[in-house]
Amino acid sequence: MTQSENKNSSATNSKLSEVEKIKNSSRYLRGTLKESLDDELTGSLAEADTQLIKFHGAYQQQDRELDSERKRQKLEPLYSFMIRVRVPGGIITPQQWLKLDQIADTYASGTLKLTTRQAVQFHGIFKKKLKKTIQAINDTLLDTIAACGDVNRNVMCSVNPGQSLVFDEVQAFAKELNDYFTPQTSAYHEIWLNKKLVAGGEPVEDFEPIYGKTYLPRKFKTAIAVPPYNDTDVFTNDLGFIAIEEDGKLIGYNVTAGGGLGTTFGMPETYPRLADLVGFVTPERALKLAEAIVLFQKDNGNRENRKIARLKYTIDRLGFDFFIKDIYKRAGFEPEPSKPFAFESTGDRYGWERAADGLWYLGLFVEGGRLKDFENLKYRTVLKEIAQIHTGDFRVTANQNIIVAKVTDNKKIELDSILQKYGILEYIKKSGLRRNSVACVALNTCTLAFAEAERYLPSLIDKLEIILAENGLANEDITIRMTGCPNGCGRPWIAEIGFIGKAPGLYNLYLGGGFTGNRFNTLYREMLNEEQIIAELTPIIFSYAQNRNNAERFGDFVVRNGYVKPGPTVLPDYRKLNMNFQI
Ligand code: SRM
Ligand code: SF4
Repeated sequence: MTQSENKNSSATNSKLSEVEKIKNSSRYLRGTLKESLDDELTGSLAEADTQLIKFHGAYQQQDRELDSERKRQKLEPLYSFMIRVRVPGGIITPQQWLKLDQIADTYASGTLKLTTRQAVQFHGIFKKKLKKTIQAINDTLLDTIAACGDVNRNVMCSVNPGQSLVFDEVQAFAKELNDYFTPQTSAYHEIWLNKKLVAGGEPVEDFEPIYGKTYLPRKFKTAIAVPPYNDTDVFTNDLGFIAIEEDGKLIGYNVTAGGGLGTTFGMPETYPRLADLVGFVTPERALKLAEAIVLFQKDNGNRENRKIARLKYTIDRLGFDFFIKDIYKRAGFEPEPSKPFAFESTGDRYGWERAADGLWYLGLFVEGGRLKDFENLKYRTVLKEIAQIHTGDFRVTANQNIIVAKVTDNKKIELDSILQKYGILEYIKKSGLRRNSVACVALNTCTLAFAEAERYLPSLIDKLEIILAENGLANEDITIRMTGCPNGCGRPWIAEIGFIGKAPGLYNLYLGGGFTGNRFNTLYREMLNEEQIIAELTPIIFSYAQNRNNAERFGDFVVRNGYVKPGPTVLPDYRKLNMNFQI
């Protein structure tokens, strides 16, 4: 046992959080999950297992709208589960897509939810169907382990290749990171895939070479961005990589650390934080530095208070200098100063685009990431028909959209006829505001939501679109994001217009985020209802149309005109070397 494993395994300290104790006694994530699944008297799991099942990729939820009625009838809440499918770099083959589409109907609530971390979620799965669903997902050669829990989650990677020639190489690195940090416990196979218990019957201790028995103190998120697109919002991740190209070749990555968004109302010790630039590494050294950062967090993160356990707090508590020295020591080398780079946007590109590899990419807007067949828009059907003939792949974006990727000239003709049949190309010509919108799931499934987000933002945008059109701004790209609570799942703090739900129908309004993902927005007004939101935004939109500088972004305009003070901005490499910095 290593020194740090020893330190973590002594989880008897009464100050340790409950979750630490659960992890420590779980025998590498087994707990009593099997017994909980077999218990037919309830639709829920034992308390401790509700924590452990997250590491296996599922969350116990309940239908919140039915809560009071079921209570009146003396019934337990209507429990069901959300399952998150891990999709490294967001890439899904057409065959996998067809199977996932089927799973949505066979086991779940008939929808697929594309998430803000390039994963796919199913909702409404009852306990008795959990095992079959996870098996069906694994049959597609995708999995759910480490999609949630205190581990490195689904690794994100830019999906808009544009004119970059290094795209495939960077995607391969995302997969390598994802696999390297996947937990090694055999509990997942044992519980869900009917693999025999290790050592022929008795569960013996597995070995987790990176994490040890108690895994990380908190979730850990990694993303890669390929400039000029910051479509993965790289600075909001615990660990980030910015691909650096020279003459069409990947020469390495600028590494970032310490980003994160989750906060809690009324707890000033929690805050969103943009990542710092740590330095430049060659591709050969990138994994080593990543491991050093993960191990730093494993050994130093707060295991008593989960509210302040993310890497961002560990760095701020111990100091950036301490962090830097520690990770250099672990990695065995000092990275070079960060290289110059420039981001253009955090959004996706829609419609057909021929990329540097000579193939076509089709960006499709999916409102709120929710894929289902609506009366006038048969989105699931369209993607199913495409998957049946598509020879490239699909890419889920970090903005909850989807790209049909690697399409040849001939295939494009076939796909175009499907798109025309269902009017999809017209649909993606939405207003600039809608095209750049993100909303978290919130109600009805999210147990932490104070207010609506995914189900409400589209109708708010309907109203804002009228005002934008009156001011000649219908096609202006403006980022707008809404979440139902301050956990930040839709990354609202980085939007030009951000909403965070405080209570049913009431939102805090934040303005002035950087269009390229380099600056947080600032609180403008609190507890607004819809009427007040419209009243506050109407004159600002009018003034933006009249007074903006040439091509000035909405977020920059509201800061320049003093509506809000500028929020925290990404800082240059800590060595503050003279760089051509343009984010
Ligand atoms: Fe999230 C918890 C949904 C991206 C910060 N998030 C949750 C849970 C699981 C609620 C819960 O714990 O019971 C939500 C499930 C809702 C549901 O019914 O599906 C949930 N988070 C989501 C998704 C599905 C939002 C979406 O609409 O796309 C995203 C899934 C990502 C994925 O595929 O892995 C999602 N969550 C994020 C992001 C954005 C990101 O990672 O880029 C953040 C902010 C970045 C960050 O982590 O700092 C985020 N989620 C949180 C937090 C706050 C963490 C913190 O540091 O305090 C929680 C609550 C927690 O962990 O205690 C949370
Ligand atoms: Fe739920 Fe809050 Fe995340 Fe929205 S931001 S999905 S309400 S935890």
